[in-house]
Amino acid sequence: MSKVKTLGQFIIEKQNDFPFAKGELSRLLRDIGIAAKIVHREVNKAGLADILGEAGETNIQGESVKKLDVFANEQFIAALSVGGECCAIASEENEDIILVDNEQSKNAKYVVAMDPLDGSSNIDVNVSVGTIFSIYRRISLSGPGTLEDFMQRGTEQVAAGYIIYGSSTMLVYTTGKGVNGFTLDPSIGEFCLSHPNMQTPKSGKTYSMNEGNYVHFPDGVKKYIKYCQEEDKPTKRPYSSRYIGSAVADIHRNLITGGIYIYPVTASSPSGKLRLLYECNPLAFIIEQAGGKATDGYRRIMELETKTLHQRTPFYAGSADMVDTACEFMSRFSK
Ligand code: AHM
Ligand code: MG
Repeated sequence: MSKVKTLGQFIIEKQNDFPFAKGELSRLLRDIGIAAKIVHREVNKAGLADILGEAGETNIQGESVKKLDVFANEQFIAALSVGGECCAIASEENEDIILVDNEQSKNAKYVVAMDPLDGSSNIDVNVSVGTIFSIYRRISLSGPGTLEDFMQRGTEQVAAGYIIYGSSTMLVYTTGKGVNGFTLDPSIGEFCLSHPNMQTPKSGKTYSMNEGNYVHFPDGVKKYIKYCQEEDKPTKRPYSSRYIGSAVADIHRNLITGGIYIYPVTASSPSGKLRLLYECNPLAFIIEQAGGKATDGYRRIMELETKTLHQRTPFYAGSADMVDTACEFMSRFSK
């Protein structure tokens, strides 16, 4: 007997933790897993663009070649629409929500917010990218979902996760009972449980932010960066600076080894760059479930009010002690 546990087996097993569960959330997670595998396949041949055709061209099979973020968006929308468990989708790629209005979805209870391909500029240079998703129970009663269904605080998420398309492809998710990570075994086409019950260290040695924006950072962040660079043996400083430019990849690394990710307000992004609904809330849910913290520099991310679909927020997330220290700097120097 193989000891490998697939994502599908794990989801069914966990469904029994919820006594009245009818399997809808499990099926939704399964649908996301399917889309992830299709995107994985496409991301992995991105370097063959010269052979297979650049985005915007027609490839040798006569099919039009799409940009990968557009492709990923379409795959996730298709999987969620035919799956029957989702009544509306919000995506970074679409200005308005996408209503799922078909026979299968007429009793669907959930809405999904997603960033289908986060860090997409990394694609052209063979560096990790990701998908982020967040699942809410609908507020509206029936029919296709509504905008109000998405205007919920992060604390109301029923599940959230990310897929990292890196040196291997992993799916990491939480339903509020810890965090589990699955690595895609391409030889059998299955996500296999590889990182059960992920916990992030209370502190780490890595800080991740775009220091090129230094002059535009708030004083609290400038002072915190200097603190990270100071020599101090007990706190293992100086820390290392690591920034991939794909939040999924930076947060995934920091989740495993300990560290902090910061995208503060800057002159060009006065509200921060990252999006609350489909980037910060789901990543915050995972980080908290793994024992870390996520704030906007002052307040817990998951308690912020969601007012618009594409709302931005500053984001300070990672190992609990490091986030606490960064927030202390913000309170002292950037009131
Ligand atoms: P995107 O969703 O348009 O890809 O933007 C989000 C990304 C994050 O993944 C990443 O950490 C950040 O933007 C990088 O931004 P910058 O190039 O300003 O550092
Ligand atoms: Mg993004």
